Amino acid sequence: MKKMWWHEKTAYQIYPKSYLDTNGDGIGDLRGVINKLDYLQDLGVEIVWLSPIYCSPLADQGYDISDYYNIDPRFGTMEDMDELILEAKKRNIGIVMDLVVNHCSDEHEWFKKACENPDSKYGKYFYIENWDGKNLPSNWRSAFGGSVWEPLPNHPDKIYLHTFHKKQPDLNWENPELREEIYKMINWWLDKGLAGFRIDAIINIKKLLPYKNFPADRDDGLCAISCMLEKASGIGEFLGEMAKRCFIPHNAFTAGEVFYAKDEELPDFIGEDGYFSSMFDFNETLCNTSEMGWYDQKPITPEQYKACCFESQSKVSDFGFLSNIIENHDEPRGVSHYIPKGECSLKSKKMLGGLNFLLRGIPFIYQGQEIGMENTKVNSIDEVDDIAAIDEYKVSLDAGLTEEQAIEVLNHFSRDNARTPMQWDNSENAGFTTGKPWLKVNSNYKDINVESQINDKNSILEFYKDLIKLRKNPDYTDAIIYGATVPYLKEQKNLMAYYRKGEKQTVLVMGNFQTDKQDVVLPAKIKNVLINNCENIDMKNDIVTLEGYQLLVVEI
Ligand code: TEU
Ligand code: CA
Repeated sequence: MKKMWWHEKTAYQIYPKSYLDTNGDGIGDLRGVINKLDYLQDLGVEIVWLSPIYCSPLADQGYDISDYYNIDPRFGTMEDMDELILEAKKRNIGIVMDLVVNHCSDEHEWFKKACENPDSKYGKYFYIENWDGKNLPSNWRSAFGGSVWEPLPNHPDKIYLHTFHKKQPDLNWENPELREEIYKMINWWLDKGLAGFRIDAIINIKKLLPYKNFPADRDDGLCAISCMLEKASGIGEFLGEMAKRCFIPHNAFTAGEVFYAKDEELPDFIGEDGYFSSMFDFNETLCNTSEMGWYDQKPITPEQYKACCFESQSKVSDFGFLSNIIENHDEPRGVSHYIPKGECSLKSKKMLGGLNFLLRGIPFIYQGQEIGMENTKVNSIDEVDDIAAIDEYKVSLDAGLTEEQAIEVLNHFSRDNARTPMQWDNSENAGFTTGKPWLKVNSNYKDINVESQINDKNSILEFYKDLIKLRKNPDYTDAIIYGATVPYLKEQKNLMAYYRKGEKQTVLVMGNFQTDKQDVVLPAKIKNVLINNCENIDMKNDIVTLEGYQLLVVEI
C-alpha cells in the first residue's frame, strides 16, 4: 500500500461551539481553539477536525451554511481562522474543516435568489419541483422527521427538497454549474492551508431519480431516506470529479461521512485511488438501530460491538484505512453507549478506548473522550437543543411512550450528549465559559475534567497519551499502523482480542469486556508489554488471567 502522510496520524474532533469560550458569550470560539493548541500538541494529535464554523443561522448547529467563504461572527473572524491554521502548523497539527455540500442554509444567497426566481440559474442549484398543492413527488422522510418536501417561499405552486431540516435545502449535484461552485470553494479553502476535510452526509448527494415512493415504514406513510439512497447509483461520477479537481492536487486528507455505502464500492471510496483518504466506520454506531426510531433501539452488547468492529476491519483491510471512532457530535458518549449499563469505570473506559484506538485505521478522538466524558441527563424536553432529539421525542410519544420514558430515550441517544461543554477544570461551568453556557454543562464536571487528570499517570488522559505515543513509535509502525487486524479467540465470549500482524512484527490486543475475570491462552511468548490498564499481569505458563475490563497489549 502506498504510504500517505496521514496514515500514522491521530485525529481529534472539535465541536467549536462547546470547546472553549474566550469572550464570555457562552459560545465556544476559534480563539478558544487557538488557546488549546498546546494542550492538543501535548496530547499528541496531528489532525484536528473542526465541526462547521462558517456563517450559519445554526438551525442545525452550523450544518446549515449561509456563506461558505466566511467565519460566523459567533465563532470569530477569518483572521482568527488564518491564525489557527498557522499556529496549528507550527505544532505539526493539520486543520481539517467540515465540508457540508449536500445542502446549504435556506439563508444562503443562492436559495434566496432561487426563491426570487425559481426559473433562474439559482433555481437550478436546488431540487425545486412544481406542486399541485396535494401530491408530493416522493414519500421520503427527512432525517429530522416529516416529509423531505417543503413549499417554496412565495411560490405556492412549487416545493423544494430537503433530506435534513427544511432550513437545509439540498443542492442539486446533477447540475454541473453547482458542482463548479462547490469545487471553487473547496480549492479556495485548501489554498488557504487546510490539511483537508471531513465530508458531511456525502452519500445523500446522489438521489434516485425520477422520484418514486417506497413502502412506508411508519404510520406517517413515509419511508426512511436510506430506502432511496441505497437504490441510487452513480455517485462516483461526482465524488471522482471532486477528488480530481480538489483533493488530489492538494494532497488533502479527506474522511467521508458515508452511510449506506455498498460493499463492492468500498475500494472506489477509500482504495489507493479512492474518492477519499478514509471513511468513518459507523458499523458499531448503526448496530441495533431501528427505522421506528431511537425508542426502538436495543443496547449493543460487547459481543455485537466486537462483531461489528471485526466485520468493518475485514471489509477494507486489503485496500483502505477506516477512521475509527467511539463517538462524535451526532452520537451518545461512547463510554455510555458501548459499556454495559453501570459498568463505566476508569478501567472499562480505558479498555474501550484502547480496543477502538488500536484497530487498523485513523483513530479519531472526539473532544472529551480523552478524559472519559459521559452522557448527560435532562429532565424535560425544554432542556433539549438537538433538532434530531426533539423529533425523536415526538416519535417516542406517538409510539405510546410516556413523557418520562421519552426523556429517558433522549438521555441515551440525544446528540446533545456529545455537545455539552468541554470540561476543563472544576471551576464554574467547568472552565468552559465565564458567561452562561449555550448548553448546560454536565453536572459531573467536578469529577471529570482535564485539570484533574493532567500529570495523573493513572488518568484516562494520560492513558490516551500513551496510546498515541505507541502509535507514533517508529518501532511499531509495521504492526500498529500497517498491520492487518486479525481476530483472536473470536468465539470466546466477551473477549475482544485481535492481532495487528505486520510484515515483521505481531502485536496482540486483548480486552476483557466484562466485570468477571477470564483466562486467555496466549498464542506465543510475550516479547514486550506495550499497554496495560491494570497494575499487574496474572500469568501462569501460557495462560493470562485478565481482570474485569483489563486491556493488555503485547508484542509476541
Ligand atoms: O449527519 C449525517 C447523518 O445522516 C447522520 O448523522 C444522522 O442523520 C443525523 O445525525 C440525524 O440523526 C451529518 C452531520 O454529522 C450532522 O450533525 C448533521 O445534522 C447532518 O449531517 C446534516 O448536515
Ligand atoms: Ca465565545
